[in-house]
Amino acid sequence: MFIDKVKLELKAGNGGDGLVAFRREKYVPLGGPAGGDGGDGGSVIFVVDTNKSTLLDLRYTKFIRAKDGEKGKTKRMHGESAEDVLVKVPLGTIVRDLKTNEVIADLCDKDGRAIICQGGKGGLGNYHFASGRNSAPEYAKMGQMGEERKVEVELKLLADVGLVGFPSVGKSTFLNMVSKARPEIADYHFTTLRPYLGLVQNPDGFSFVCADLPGLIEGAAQGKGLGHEFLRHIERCRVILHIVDMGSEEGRDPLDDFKIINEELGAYDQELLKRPMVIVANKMDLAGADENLRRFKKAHPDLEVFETMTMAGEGLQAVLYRVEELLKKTPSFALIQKEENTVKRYTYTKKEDEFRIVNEGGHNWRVEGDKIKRIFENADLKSEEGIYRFARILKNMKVDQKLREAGCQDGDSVYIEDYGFVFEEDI
Ligand SMILES: Nc1nc2c(ncn2[C@@H]2O[C@H](COP(=O)(O)OP(=O)(O)OP(=O)(O)O)[C@@H](O)[C@H]2O)c(=O)[nH]1
Ligand SMILES: [Mg+2]
Repeated sequence: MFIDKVKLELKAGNGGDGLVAFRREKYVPLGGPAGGDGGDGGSVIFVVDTNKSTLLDLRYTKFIRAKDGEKGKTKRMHGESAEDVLVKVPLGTIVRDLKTNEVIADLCDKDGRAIICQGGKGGLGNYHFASGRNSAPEYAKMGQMGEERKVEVELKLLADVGLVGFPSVGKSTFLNMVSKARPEIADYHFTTLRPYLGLVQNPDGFSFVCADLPGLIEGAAQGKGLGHEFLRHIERCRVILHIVDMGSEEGRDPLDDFKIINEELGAYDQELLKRPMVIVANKMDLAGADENLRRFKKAHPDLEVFETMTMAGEGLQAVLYRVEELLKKTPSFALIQKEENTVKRYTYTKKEDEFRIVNEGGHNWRVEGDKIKRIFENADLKSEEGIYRFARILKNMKVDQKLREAGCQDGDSVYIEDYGFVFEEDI
């Protein structure tokens, strides 16, 4: 079975803590603060590798972790930053956050790269905090936590052209003939179980990617056969190549086949019917094919039909030139489809909500929000100086004022994450 969806747990490295240290030099009785900064944690970055066409490599991977940054060192030396972990994925990979269902990366160009989990920044060493008031700060910043998330990685095939039609009409034979792709060919239904991509090059040098897709049957859009799972791969194809068994090898009427497939495409997504379509009348070598074609043309006088014998490689070049013409005048589609339009793109510069105050009742209050959380994670609440500093930041952010406005009184408990303190005017 074609594996084009995998779930992964990712964790970027934490930043190394800044160091509290003092210079100790010969003949210098009191050295200044000299604790170095922590190194940055490694990020987990997805990179497009055009040599890959499946997510198979990730199939047995559950966790991907980047290493933590090193702690700061003495003599103001930086701890070493950890290396980023690069995860190679095929072009057309989409990464979705499982918790929010947000699409956080849509790797749709060949140089695509996306930081999926940002490594934590290293904390500052104590030498940064020396001031006139305190020339020997016993305080350094802790490294930030690296991001972690559970994601679903999905590959949407990026084909310019998609081959559609009933099973056994000759789709795989077509791709075998026109490209180096070698999907299996056989006379039973659903020979092709997963999409195959082939690069087609016309004699004039124009090239495009053609996808051989599993056969569709009536009811595919409701999940019958294998069609449903793969209909979504057609979403991104700019041109549809619709192959009809004009020889009626299996006894079905090609006119019905054509109608049913179009209905299935429309049932899946009306937009698909607006795509340019090239109609291929295949198996023209079989008895009865000419008569069927005559009826077909009569029923669809306005449609252009290409006659082929894919097995013998006949009539294919004309089809490929027609595809080229259509591709040249059909723009690429947006990669994120309309049902995902409401989805926000993930950016690291997105505005953080500063904070919210929640009255938990019984004189207990909670302050929460992205920014508060980040400041909290960065604070060193083990030292008095760190606590003082933290309180000052909250005050600058007007957290005190907002608490009071919300009704918080002296002596009430205020919680930030798992840290609680007593509310008092001007601590
Ligand atoms: N007579 C005749 N048979 C053909 C022609 N093209 C393909 N076939 C035969 O049709 C059968 C099915 O071909 P495939 O290419 O596997 O068909 P498919 O559409 O990929 O089928 P699925 O993968 O099952 O959806 C094979 O036995 C082919 O040899 C043709 O032009 N003439
Ligand atoms: Mg096939």
